[in-house]
Amino acid sequence: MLKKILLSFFAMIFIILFFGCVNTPVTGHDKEWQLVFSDEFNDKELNTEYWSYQTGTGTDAYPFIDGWGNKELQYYMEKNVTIADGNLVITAMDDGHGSKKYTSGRITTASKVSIKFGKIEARVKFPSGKGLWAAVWMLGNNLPDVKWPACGEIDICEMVGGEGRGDATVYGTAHWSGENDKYSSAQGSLTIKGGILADDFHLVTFLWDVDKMQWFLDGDLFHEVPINSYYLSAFQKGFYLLINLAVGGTWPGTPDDSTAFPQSLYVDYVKVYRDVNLVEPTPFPSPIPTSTSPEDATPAPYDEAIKEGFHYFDGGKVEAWGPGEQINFYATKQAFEGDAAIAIKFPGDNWGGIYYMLKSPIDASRFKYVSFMIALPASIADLEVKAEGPQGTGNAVKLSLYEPVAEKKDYRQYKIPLADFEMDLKKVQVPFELWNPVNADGGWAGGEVIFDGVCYE
Ligand SMILES: [Ca+2]
Ligand SMILES: [Ca+2]
Repeated sequence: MLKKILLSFFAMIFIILFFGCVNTPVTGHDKEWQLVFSDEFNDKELNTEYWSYQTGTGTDAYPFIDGWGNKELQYYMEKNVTIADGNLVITAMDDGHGSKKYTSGRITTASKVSIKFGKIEARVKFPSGKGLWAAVWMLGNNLPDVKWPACGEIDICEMVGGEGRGDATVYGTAHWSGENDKYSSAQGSLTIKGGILADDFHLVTFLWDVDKMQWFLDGDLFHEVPINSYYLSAFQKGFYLLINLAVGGTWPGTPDDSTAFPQSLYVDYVKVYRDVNLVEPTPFPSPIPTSTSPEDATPAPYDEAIKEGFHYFDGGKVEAWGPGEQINFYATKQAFEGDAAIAIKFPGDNWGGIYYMLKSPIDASRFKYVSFMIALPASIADLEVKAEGPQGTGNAVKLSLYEPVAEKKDYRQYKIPLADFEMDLKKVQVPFELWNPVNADGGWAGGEVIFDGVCYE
């Protein structure tokens, strides 16, 4: 009861502090929450509409590697994941499989349940013992594209077992790629008073607001990370859930004689709520200077590749982005229409792309297709075409999935249904993008790509 009164009190302070501050919602538990996803684990089996098993050693789960990037010692198997008495039960055993001394389980909602902002609750009973590493956590949906840690990682709760603090401490951590692509993380922890975590179920709560993330154990706040800056933009997009019980690895170390097997992680439920009044934040402008035309071609290359007479994208800009070698783009006279088109030179050693960024989102719901002309060098077999609503919502499609509707000189014309980008057509922020050229073997490919006549139809 006291806690409730205190919470309301703090909520009032926040209201006073932020009153008059546009776009800064009041933070706290006292929001209008709507349940958007829950699994009570009351069925006989794992619900594979929500979850997938991740099995093996990590070698077959791109972009992971053997030991899942942490030198973990277990082989993940479906048999180690069960549902019993209304709980998800993930059991680590010392029965061994393949090259690994231990077996355990790992499940994920990747490609099935995506979460962005809100409140996540899980009722969890942890295992105990040196070398046990249990986690309810999340990875950014774009992991395969941008890799870790650029995709962002949110560890809602983790425990690394062992006598003393180990069996009694919960950690909450965020990992991301910060300024100059530097690996960054922020961790908090809470050690329970008396007993160990394995004695009973605990409620873990993760509050994910547009400006900060907060971690709670049994209602007590123990970690907070502000995310209102460009370098934490990884946390302004969709994530998927993971639940696993690892054995060994760089953080927990190897089990020893004191470790008793089997050990289980129990999850009574996972619930995800949406803040009904949440206002989607606008993307933070990049403080990084992007590649531009070598001689600042006049007129600016922006308009050169837009279909003549098409003014819907007016006032935007074109940018190129990628790691490593600078990606240059420039106006070229090899135009399909008008005086010039845009040429972009991909270095071929990494991911990267070019995109239009509009000043503010436009309502493009009257259009059905994006139409463009493109000339690809022989070195490039395929690339991705993309368009986005605010906050990076949108899907990339492979150009090779579409037949050209016309060919002229070196150009091929494509018309891709806007529906294929799965974005909110009422709020289009990035109307056209070309990314990640690959060669016939699927490796990064370089070369000069020319495009022109971009419009929506
Ligand atoms: Ca349950
Ligand atoms: Ca042109």
